[in-house]
Amino acid sequence: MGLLTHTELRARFAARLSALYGTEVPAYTTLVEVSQEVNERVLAREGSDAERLGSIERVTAERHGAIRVGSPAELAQVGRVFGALGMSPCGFYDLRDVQPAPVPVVSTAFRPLERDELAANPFRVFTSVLVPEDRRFFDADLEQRLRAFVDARRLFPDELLSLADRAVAEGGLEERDAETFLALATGAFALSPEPVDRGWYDELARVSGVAADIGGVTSTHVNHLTPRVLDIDDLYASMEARGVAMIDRIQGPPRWEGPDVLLRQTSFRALDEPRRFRLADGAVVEGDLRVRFGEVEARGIALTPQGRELYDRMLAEVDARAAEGGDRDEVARAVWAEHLPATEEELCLQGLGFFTFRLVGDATAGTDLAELVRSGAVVPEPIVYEDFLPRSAAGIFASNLTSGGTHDATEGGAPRDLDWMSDVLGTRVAVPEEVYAAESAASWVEVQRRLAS
Ligand code: OOG
Ligand code: NI
Repeated sequence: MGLLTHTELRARFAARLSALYGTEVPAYTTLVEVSQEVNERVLAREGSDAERLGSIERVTAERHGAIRVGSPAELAQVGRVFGALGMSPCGFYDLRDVQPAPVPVVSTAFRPLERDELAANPFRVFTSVLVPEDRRFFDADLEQRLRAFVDARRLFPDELLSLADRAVAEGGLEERDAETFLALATGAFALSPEPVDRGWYDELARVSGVAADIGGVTSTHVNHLTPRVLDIDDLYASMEARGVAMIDRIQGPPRWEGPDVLLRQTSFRALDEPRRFRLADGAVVEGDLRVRFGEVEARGIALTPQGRELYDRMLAEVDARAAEGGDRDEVARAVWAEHLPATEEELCLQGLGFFTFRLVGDATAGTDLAELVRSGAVVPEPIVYEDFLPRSAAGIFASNLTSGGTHDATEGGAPRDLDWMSDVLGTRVAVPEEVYAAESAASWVEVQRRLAS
């Protein structure tokens, strides 16, 4: 019998996790239904234009999840499980000093890197690891107890990890092993019925709700799952119309007339979920926790480092102007219109967005990219942004935490960077802009080759 490839394993895992999350968080199922309705509306309205940033099949199946783990050792295990699904770490996000609310974690996203793999199934998981060593959040005593607690638990069974390693070594798994692997992998991210130690959880929650969610329990769980929509404003309004309370706003760029860039996200508020608690006297009681939610996103064009710098400057300007009063979204639209080119072609020619190139005319237009594009001989096609935004991530974290926590910016943070994370994972964490740049460059080389022949 043939092997199930990493790609097939990833598609099956994404579907299973989605089914599991739907049983655990029913509002997520509503979100998926509404997302599909929105996508069908956009398709009916815009035709094939709607699919410029991803086929409707891809977008319909598309999800990202988020998980949070407690230590480098746990992160390395996550890397092995996702490695079996053809997902590589990409991007380093330090959320410890990001506004609106710092969170004591650093993160990466596991995702397929190649375009055809993304097209086959783009499932990705935003993965955060706690930094108990960071003195801005934890004192030495709490750090020590937190590390001991995390070191004593096992998130992933040995059989899961050894099947993951085998899948990586052999390029996939036989059907029976695949079934075991997928059941164990999905199970590892299910909400555990194990009682939560109330005193310990609350002590951590006073420092950070995320620290409690990670280090206050003996298991991990998927924290949200995010479908992709082609019109997030429609989605937001449609969810509210169904009576689902959404967070205050859509994070990221505003809606405007020009090209959509990067990523816009919003979510419904975390819901109370019944959990069991163990009290100091040993009694087990019913209670609830509010940590899991449903998020939705719309993806736009990937920005070059120059484009990203402009984006960050625009955000700062929006902050400054909005602070003086006025509707934030209106301010943002005005700032966007002032600074960002209104067409994809200009975004490309000003070096602000990443594009691939398609030769449509004959080869007489010269070899200069701008000339070729302006003459219509070469058509730039946008590369979709496949990654995350630290500030939106911090916004998503913040809007779904019950408690704000405490943070002392005068204390020292433990150094963490992309190299640190690469060491932990035993593989180089990819830099998103390098991945896009390589794809763009390869396509430009191909156009030049065809022009020369
Ligand atoms: C991760 C939040 C970040 C996103 O889409 O930016 C994230 C978390 O809540 O654990 O998923
Ligand atoms: Ni998310």
